[in-house]
Amino acid sequence: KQQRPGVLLTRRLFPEVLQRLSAHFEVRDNPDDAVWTPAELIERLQGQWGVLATQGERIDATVLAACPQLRVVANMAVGFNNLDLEALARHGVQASNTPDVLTESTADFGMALLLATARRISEGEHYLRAGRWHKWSADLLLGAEVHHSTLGILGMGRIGQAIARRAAHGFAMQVLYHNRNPLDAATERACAARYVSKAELLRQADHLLLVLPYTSANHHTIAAAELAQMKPSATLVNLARGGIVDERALAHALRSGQLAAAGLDVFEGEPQVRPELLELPNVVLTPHIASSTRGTRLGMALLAADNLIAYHQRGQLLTPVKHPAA
Ligand code: 8YV
Repeated sequence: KQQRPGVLLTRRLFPEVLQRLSAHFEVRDNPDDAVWTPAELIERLQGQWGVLATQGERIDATVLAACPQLRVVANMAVGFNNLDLEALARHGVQASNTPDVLTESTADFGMALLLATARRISEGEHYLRAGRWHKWSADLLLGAEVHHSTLGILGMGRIGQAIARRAAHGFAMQVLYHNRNPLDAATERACAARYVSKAELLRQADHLLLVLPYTSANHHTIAAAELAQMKPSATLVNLARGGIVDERALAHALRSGQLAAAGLDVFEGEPQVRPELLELPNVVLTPHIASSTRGTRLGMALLAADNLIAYHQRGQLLTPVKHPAA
């Protein structure tokens, strides 16, 4: 009997995922959810045909050179900045991501983070829990208006569009966006959004939401110069990747009053968070959980598993990664 290919799961996943994969592969998993160093990842990948990875694991030229038997990487994330696509192509290793299954719950979270940030929900809760709430005051924790305000969306992919629909139809917001390419007219109409330049987006937005894929070209695309163009009353929400924002410049802008507030689900050095951010009251910080509902995380893991199965059975991935430049 021919030996079944080996698949490594880099994180602890759901029993359904193990079950599905075990029907096709020799599965090695990570039941303790241990965080592996790059060397430990390479060691565990020895002899494996496939890997179900997350954006926390960098799969680069070093890993690929050290794991010549690896043929496929199923990334359990829609983002794939952890993958070196050139190196994968050179080594003939295929890669998939998990689009669509996380769009709606991530968009829900985007609205939640925007609302929490603009309306100072975390700050209010800390104030109350700290026993500082002694009386009602007319000017207690005044927030920024969300309804009928202007939402700027940087990166108008599936998640951006899902947020635009919520914002326009649920909150009567005016939605502006900037993207590499404008949407077609019908899609634009469906999410009631208008294309503007990046400079205009920065200038006009009462709330700026970042939902663009992270590439080497947009590292720190929001830095001091961009923050300086925003309204001092504006809110910034980052759902994408920490590296898109220069966090030092952001912390400075938040401290100096150049920007009113920020909601961050992603960080440059996560899970490490810059101490300056932790000390600021006007930031809502969450631990990269925008896609974290049971249904969505299970859907992501099963889609990653199904990509491995499809590639094994038919030589074709279900959702291959698309090069951002394509
Ligand atoms: C994941 C994400 O939780 O899909 C993405 O790109 O950032 C999140 O949904 C995370 O990347 C785990 O791989």
